Amino acid sequence: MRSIGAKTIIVFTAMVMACAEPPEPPRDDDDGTSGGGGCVEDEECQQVGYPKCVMGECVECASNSDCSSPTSPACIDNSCGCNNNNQCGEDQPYCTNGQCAKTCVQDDYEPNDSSMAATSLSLTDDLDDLWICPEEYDWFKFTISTAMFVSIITNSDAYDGNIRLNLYDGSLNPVDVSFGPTFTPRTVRAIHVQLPNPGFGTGPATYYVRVQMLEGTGGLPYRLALLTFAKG
Ligand SMILES: [Ca+2]
Repeated sequence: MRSIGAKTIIVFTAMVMACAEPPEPPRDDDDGTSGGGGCVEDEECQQVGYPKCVMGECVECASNSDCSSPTSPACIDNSCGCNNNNQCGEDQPYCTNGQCAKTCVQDDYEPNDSSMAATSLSLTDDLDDLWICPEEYDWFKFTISTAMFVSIITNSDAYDGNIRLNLYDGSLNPVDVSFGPTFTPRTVRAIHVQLPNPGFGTGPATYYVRVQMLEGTGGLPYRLALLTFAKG
């Protein structure tokens, strides 16, 4: 008999509470399992939480219509959950760790909502675990000590929304801004610039990158990569 996980126990408990009567107990199949392998039809899947027969195995879902929880509305690899914000409803608009959630994710670099709190980047950084939330900016900074070609790039993604990058110098004067069409799914955003030698005796020059959510109803995961090489 397959083991019953914590999730199954929660579902089971919720069903008992909702229905005020216990669900039908798991039925032993001919081979002695209860809803395990070897099924042909859904009716053979009696174990709570695994009602669908797919490829001979009782699983949680075969399609989205089998997933009724607002936190797990989509059928992904025969389990209910989510893998993008578009699947989540108004009340829990953010797909976070496979579940629709109310709040946007605070990534490991928060709080970096201002230039004063900017996260320092090396000239080869490639951060792929970032989140931008509505109504906030994410700030990063890097320093150069010689003239450089610099590219700052975010990923494209099948999420509902877009991101804008702004580049500022050490005095927060605008240097460049990312551009590109705005549509869903979002496109790769990038800034490609040549930054001048800071000059003899002035020390390294600091630049700031500001990330902003342009459109979309939920928070967006994103990646920020810095590609640099000295300009001869
Ligand atoms: Ca963030």
